Amino acid sequence: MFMRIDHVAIACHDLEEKIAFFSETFELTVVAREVNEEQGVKEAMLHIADGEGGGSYIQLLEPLSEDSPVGKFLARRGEGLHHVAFGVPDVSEAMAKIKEKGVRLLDERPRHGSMGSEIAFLHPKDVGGMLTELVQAARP
Ligand code: CMX
Ligand code: CO
Repeated sequence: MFMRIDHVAIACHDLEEKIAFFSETFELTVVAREVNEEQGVKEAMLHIADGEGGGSYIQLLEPLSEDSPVGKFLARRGEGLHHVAFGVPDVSEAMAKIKEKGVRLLDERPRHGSMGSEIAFLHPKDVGGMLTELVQAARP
């Protein structure tokens, strides 16, 4: 079902500061910067590699408000790893299969993710304490 790790996402207070740190320290290129109102984030994607069905990235997330998912996470836990996202060939199909196994989906239908992708989240309590995202990358 999973083809690759699409991204690991890091929650931070200051997106520009973290973009500078990650791009300079690890020699990574910023390939996208977006505001996603629905997810309540300002974000950047730093490219690591290309893989089956899409690339792999570090995603840096700054919350748009304190009551957004990332805003609440920062208040509770501080900066750090927020979620891991796996690339799947078809997000709706993956959601249906995973739901059948009894894992709670946080989205009833796919939503818009970074760079034209379709995404859905799984409840962290059902996935070993890890907030998990499914990503169907946009077609090239
Ligand atoms: N990773 C692991 N566990 C997490 C977590 C995270 N990122 N966020 C919350 N939890 C845990 C909490 O610690 C809590 O556990 P305890 O009950 O043991 O304390 C439990 O999950 C419930 O937490 P909560 O504070 O009651 O719930 P929230 O209102 O903060 O919601 C969650 C948590 C995961 C349901 C919510 O953040 C969500 O719907 N996330 C999906 C959307 C999202 O994160 N969007 C931003 C990224 C967008 C993108 O990648 O493009
Ligand atoms: Co993500």
